[in-house]
Amino acid sequence: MKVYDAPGIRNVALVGHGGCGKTSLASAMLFDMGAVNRLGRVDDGTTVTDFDPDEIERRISLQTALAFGEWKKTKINLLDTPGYANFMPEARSALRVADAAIVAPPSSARWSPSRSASGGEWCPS
Ligand SMILES: Nc1nc2c(ncn2[C@@H]2O[C@H](COP(=O)(O)OP(=O)(O)OP(=O)(O)O)[C@@H](O)[C@H]2O)c(=O)[nH]1
Ligand SMILES: [Mg+2]
Repeated sequence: MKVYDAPGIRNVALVGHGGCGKTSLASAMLFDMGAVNRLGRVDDGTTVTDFDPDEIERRISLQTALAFGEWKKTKINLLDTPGYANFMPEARSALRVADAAIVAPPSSARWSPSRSASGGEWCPS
């Protein structure tokens, strides 16, 4: 496995309300980074970060899950946190170790990956 020095690593937590799309965003980012070769979907139980059988059955995240990929020579460690209030300590723990957080918008505002001429971007759809 490739070894990265500290400046080449970013720990990024995905936080937001329950069901707002954090796991789907993580899935799309991993796909965009080339860490996986197919786009996993929560509804199909095929995401990287919702892997527990209970998570797959309920289609919600129950714990913080770590997955990583490389973007512009930087290792991105994604911390996909659960959004439902019962699991708030999981999100708090992730934020303690994260360099940055992406706050996903409420589920009424959906996001989808799109590419601009300059590279990958995430845009509201
Ligand atoms: N069309 C569309 N559906 C989305 C999008 N993001 C999430 N969904 C759907 O919304 C539901 C919840 O998505 P998740 O990605 O599991 O949301 P989450 O924030 O990880 O949920 P918790 O971890 O349980 O808080 C699923 O049925 C997804 O298919 C999106 O950008 N577009
Ligand atoms: Mg989730």
